[in-house]
Amino acid sequence: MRRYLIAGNWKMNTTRQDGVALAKSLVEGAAAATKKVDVLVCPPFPYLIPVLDAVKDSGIAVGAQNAYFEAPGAFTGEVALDMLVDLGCKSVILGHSERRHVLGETDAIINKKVIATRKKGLQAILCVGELLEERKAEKTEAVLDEQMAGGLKDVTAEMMADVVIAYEPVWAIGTGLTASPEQAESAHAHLRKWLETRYTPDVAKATRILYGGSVKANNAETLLSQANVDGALVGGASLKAADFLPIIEAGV
Ligand code: G2H
Repeated sequence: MRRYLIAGNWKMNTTRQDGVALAKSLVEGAAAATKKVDVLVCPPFPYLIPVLDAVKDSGIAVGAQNAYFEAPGAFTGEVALDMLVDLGCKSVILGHSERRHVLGETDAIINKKVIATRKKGLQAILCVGELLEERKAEKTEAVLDEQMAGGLKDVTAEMMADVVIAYEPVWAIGTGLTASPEQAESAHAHLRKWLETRYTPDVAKATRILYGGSVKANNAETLLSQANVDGALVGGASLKAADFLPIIEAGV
């Protein structure tokens, strides 16, 4: 009953020309698949408009990789959620590990962003995941619990209607290392249990939990076949249609 979501996180990559060409190839190649799975692409801010134009009237949605929680105003360098709504974006990735660990975002900041995003009616994709040393110290579940509690503080069950969780073990991001299907399933099952305890069994059942971290065409099917894996957040392999289309197909 949970529809797969296959999301491409382009990170700080592509040129305008390459991004538009990629989006057009996805429109062509994923036309049938979008009837069965949700497909989302998240280009860098400067390319949102041309990519939105390129996917217009297709089944592909466009999201941003971040947003600021304040209303438009004096916040140099930030992008307001109202601006994303204005453009026609549907979704925002929040709390990605690169924002947490490279740019210093805390759970408290991420939480404000989740709330502001849902209040504007956009889908919030909340990323959580442990560092390698935390996994080695068997702290994975404790870290996930803390990030979920922090990121979803004061987020109501109603707001959860369009919150997606992305489990991205930091040690598997862009490293070529992927969590084994069993490791992913175990973390996802834990996250779903957390949702059940914090919210209700219905919220837990309805919330999609994506896996992210070196998802490729050759591992997507096995990962997606796990009971609690409801899609993928794909970085490197979302930058070429030839790599991303088979991952979308794996969700069909
Ligand atoms: C994890 C993922 C996308 P990659 O960051 O969010 O990137 O697939 O390159 O590991």
